[in-house]
Order: sequence, then C-alpha cells, then structure tokens
Amino acid sequence: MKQTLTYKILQKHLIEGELKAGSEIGIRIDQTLTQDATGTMAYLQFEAMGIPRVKTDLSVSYVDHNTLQMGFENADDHKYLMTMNKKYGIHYSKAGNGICHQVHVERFGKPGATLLGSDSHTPTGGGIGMIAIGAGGLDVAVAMGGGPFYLTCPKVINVKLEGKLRPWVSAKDVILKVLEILTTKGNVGCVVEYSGSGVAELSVPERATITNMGAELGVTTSLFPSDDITKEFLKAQQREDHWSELKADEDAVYDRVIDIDLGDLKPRVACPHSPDNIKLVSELDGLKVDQVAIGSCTNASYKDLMIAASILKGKKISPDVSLIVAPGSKQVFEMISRNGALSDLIASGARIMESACGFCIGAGQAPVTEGVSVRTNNRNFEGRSGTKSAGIYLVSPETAAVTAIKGVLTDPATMPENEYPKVTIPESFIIDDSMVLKPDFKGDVFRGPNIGEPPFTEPLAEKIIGKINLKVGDKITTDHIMPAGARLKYRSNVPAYSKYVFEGVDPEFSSRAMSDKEKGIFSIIVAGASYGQGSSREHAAICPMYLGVRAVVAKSFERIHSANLINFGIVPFNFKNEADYDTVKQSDDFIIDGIREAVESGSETVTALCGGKTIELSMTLSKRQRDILLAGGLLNYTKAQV
Ligand code: MIC
Ligand code: SF4
Repeated sequence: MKQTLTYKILQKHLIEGELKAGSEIGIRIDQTLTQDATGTMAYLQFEAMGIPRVKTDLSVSYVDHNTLQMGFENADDHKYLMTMNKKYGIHYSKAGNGICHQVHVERFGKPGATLLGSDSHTPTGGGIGMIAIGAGGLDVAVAMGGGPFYLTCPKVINVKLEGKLRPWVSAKDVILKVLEILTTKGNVGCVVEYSGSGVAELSVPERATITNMGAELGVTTSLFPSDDITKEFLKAQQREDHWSELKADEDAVYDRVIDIDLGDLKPRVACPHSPDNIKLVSELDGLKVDQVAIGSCTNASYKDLMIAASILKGKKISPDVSLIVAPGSKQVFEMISRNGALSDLIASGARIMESACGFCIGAGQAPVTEGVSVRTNNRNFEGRSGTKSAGIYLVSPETAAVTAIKGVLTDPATMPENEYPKVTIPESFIIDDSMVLKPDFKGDVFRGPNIGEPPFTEPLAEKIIGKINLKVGDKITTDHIMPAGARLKYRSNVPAYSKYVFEGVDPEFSSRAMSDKEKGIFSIIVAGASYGQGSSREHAAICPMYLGVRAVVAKSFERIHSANLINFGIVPFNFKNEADYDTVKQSDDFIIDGIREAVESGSETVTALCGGKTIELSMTLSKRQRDILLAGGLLNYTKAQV
C-alpha cells in the first residue's frame, strides 16, 4: 500500500488503534516542548501524577512568553520551571534563548520523530519532517509520563508546490494563499502534507513559516519531506547525524490535492480580525500604517531578519511609523549582530526587542487607538495586540520592511527585481547552547506565592442543572475566552486568572458564573461554529471549569480546545439541529437529566430542557474520552491509572 509521509511516521509510532481516517489512535511521543505560559500548569500536573522523571527521548521547557517580569510573578514561575525541570529530567531553555518553535527547529527537532507541544504552533517542527502537534498542557504532561497521545487518525491533504517564488514573494505568501483556499474553518482532523518540485526551492526556515501558520487552518499538523535541504540545514546546525531522508511513496493517495504554482504567487495580507481574511497587498496599497512589527515564531529566522535588514540598510523608516524587531532566537540575534545587520536595523530606526513572543501575544507594543499595525506573526484576532480598536495586518518580512520605509502598506513586488536581497542559509550557524540547562535530577523545587495547586474537578454529576450564562457567535478564539497579554502573569494562579474569563466579550461573565456556582447552579456556554480557535491554552477550559462551567454547546469545535474541555471535565455538545442555536437564549435554564448515565452507556444523543423547550444535543466521544469525563478530567483519570 502506497503511504503518505504522515502515515509512514504515524505507523512507526502507533501504539493503539488502526490507521484509518476518522478513528481514534494513540501514538508514542518522542519529544515534548512546553513554554512558560502553558508550562507551569503542565508541570504542576506532571508532579501531581507522581511520576519521578520524564520518559520521553527529549523534553524541553522554554521561557519565551512571559519575559517582561512586571512584578514577581513571572520571575517566580521561571524559577519554578528551572528547578522542577532540573529535577524531573527536562531541558530548560532560559528567557532570552528564543521562541520555543524557532529554537526547537534549530537545535532539537529530528526528521521522522513525533513532537507534542503545549503550544498550538508546535507544527513548526513539520518544517524538518516531524509530526509535530500542539495540545493542552495536561496532554503533554501525560506524554512526558510515557502515556500515548490520542488523536483522530487524520485525513491527509496534499499541497503540491511547483515552480519557484518570484523576487519579493516569500514563504508567508505561500501559507496566506493556503489559508485563502482552506480558510480557518472546517479542517479539523486533517494534516497538510507538502510535496512537489517546488519544495526543493524552499529552505528549512521557509518551510517552517508555512507549517507554523498551518496552525491557523485548524489542522492537526503540517509537514514537509526531509531532503537534502533539510540535511544541509541540520549540518549547518552541527546536527547532521539527526538527519534521515523521508518522503511519501510515489502515487500515495491523498484525500484532497491542492496545486500551487509558486511562480504565480503575489504578496498577500491577512486583514483584521482573522488569519483567513486574505487580500493581495496591492489591493490595500497606500493604507496608512502606525506600527510595523517583525518577529514571532512565524517569521523571525536568520533569513527573515537578514532580508528585512538588507531592505532597511541605508534607509530611514517613515517618521510616522514605529518599527519593532524581535529576533526569533539568540542564535539569530547573535548572528545578525556579528555580521552588522543589527546595526543596519538600528540605524534605520528600528526598536530592538528581546528574543521572545512579545508583541505577538500582546505582551508590550500595543498599537495606538484605532491603529493600523502591520506584523509578520500568525494571528490577528481582535484585541490580541492589547488594543481592541486596532487592526492587525499579517504579512511577510519583505512587505513589512518596505512598508516601514514608506509609512503606508506597500506591495514589495513594486520594487525593482534586482533590488531583492539575496540571502542564503549560512553554511554554519553560531552554535552556543549555554542557555539551555541540562537536568541533573537533583535539588528542591522552588514555589513562589504565585504558584497555585493544579486544578481537580469532581466526577461527572448524575444531572447537569444549570443556566446558559453566555451565548456567543462563530469563530470564538481562545484569546476571547482567556485573554493573554497583560493577564499572562496569572497563568499559574487559576482563581486569579478566572476573573478575566471572556473579559473582552462580556466583562460580567466571570462574576455572574461565580455567583451562580456558589448557589449550586452550573454555567453553560452556547456558541456558533469553530468554537475555541487559536491557541492551545488549557486555561480556556480550566478557568471556565473553575467558574462552574460544565458544558459548552456549539455548532462545531476546534480540535485542541475540544480536547482541553474534556480533559477538564466539561462536556462539548453539538446541536443536533443547528437551527436550535437561534432559539436558545442567554439566561435560559438548562437541565440534562441522566447525563452521567448517557456518557457511561455510550449514547450519542441527549435531550436538554432549555428555557422550557427540549433540544437534542449530540456528543462525539471515544470510549476513552467518556471515561475521562466520568472521572472528572484527565488528571483524575491518569492518577487512577498510575
Ligand atoms: C498563542 O500564540 O496564542 C500562544 C500564546 O502561543 C498560545 C499558547 C498560550 O496561550 O500560552 C498557543 O498558540 O497555543
Ligand atoms: Fe509566541 Fe506568538 Fe508564536 Fe504563540 S504565535 S508561540 S505567542 S510567537
């Protein structure tokens, strides 16, 4: 049987189930990664499982999200991570070493291996031919303890790239084109596999830009073959021994094939407030811009910054623009500083930030009121930048740099072809892993006052007696549910963070739900399609659980978030009849009698009494997911198994 690359790697890691699209499978995880904003909770949960050391080939804990240290909370979290990691066998990448996905591809990723990360952009690792998947922290904690990771065996979409990108067009424009075709909705349960002669025209960091932003499609992961280009990259990272050749069989059968001729692509932009709101940059030419930000795990590689620096060299940015540059890793930072490109950026007027997520997660650099901010990152959800009224436009580093000079959104392809900077991947990168601390299985774990207890829930009740405490529309992101930015510092303190659930949508929600919980009334959330888009933050399930949310009823869910809901004992229901969405109202009473029995017996539908009417709800749950819900979440379930 001719196999796709996806199935070849899954086959090698299969522990449970059968490789049949749509069925649940369990796979062995070789490597894990966490970042500080999800990592503290993941490691608290790992500790609660009572396993003495990690059982993966490699686990790395990165500090890249909360590095501002406004107050003691972040610093305390970092020290908790450092001491906990040292003791339990996890590599600790210190603040300043760079953004997890960038560093992982540079220093640790391995073609053909599986990587599970508590961050939705973990699929960046697909750029070197890994099956790299984003998940909630608790799923990652279980994988660190040697447990399988369960997923729906995917359908595989083949994106066939032919031809060669034209000057001023780059990898970002490729993934924006794919987003234009596939959009952010309806791709749950799929993997995107790239192939075709055009693949050989893309360097590893360019491939990583494409797999990184594949997260916005809502797919399980994206990946490229591992070829001579991958080998050269790993050699330049002094890791040639980690290379192996990987590709799909000739004539492998895919569920869908999309053909893209790289030579036809033009610079694109994702307009506010969704990564699939794609236009050609030329259509918005002349839009006045307040801020340009170059960085993030999508576009802050050595090549990205060298291109931006070459464009800006000898020029000044527009007086009306604030230009932010954040290198993706210490390696990138050091290299552009030693070769002088950093000086060119500074001379042009750029403000240089630490190697961290920063502006991408709304940790600093919030735009001006109603501002236009042109950025190279991957998400532009309303309010994520820290300014609700601002519009975020996602572009390539080429578009960003040219725009910073002109002060208005500018199609870089209007520049002379011969002025396009020629930047190649260096034959050797500067290798210095001194900011990654190796574990020695010793020492005490430090716990500052901001570190709370990992949250447990009670087993699923016989009936849900509650009330619809919030009704929202389509495409609710986890940034809507659980804001990051200025609130990030509460990630290890669930009671404190829970005060901000749905802050930007309905600031009263949290107090309303809490006061109902105190009266013994559960909260239900009703939502439209694609509920829980975006990040993997399990706080978008933990904090609602803490507030007494026991069910979410939606037209459809995104993969990571629906798994997180189950992991924390919240039942994800679908409307059997979508028209019922229109008839249910916020504040309606909501009762499901016999929910425990229905989950136990494997029933796929239940009837809810809602505002005096009955509505039919469906549950698409595997046996394992039902058991997790019955136990009151994955932590209870895993503890019972250990
Ligand atoms: C994001 O890009 O939204 C984040 C911040 O990296 C999240 C993780 C988090 O919320 O900590 C993600 O993508 O999973
Ligand atoms: Fe960090 Fe932004 Fe990447 Fe998330 S998307 S990991 S916040 S750089």
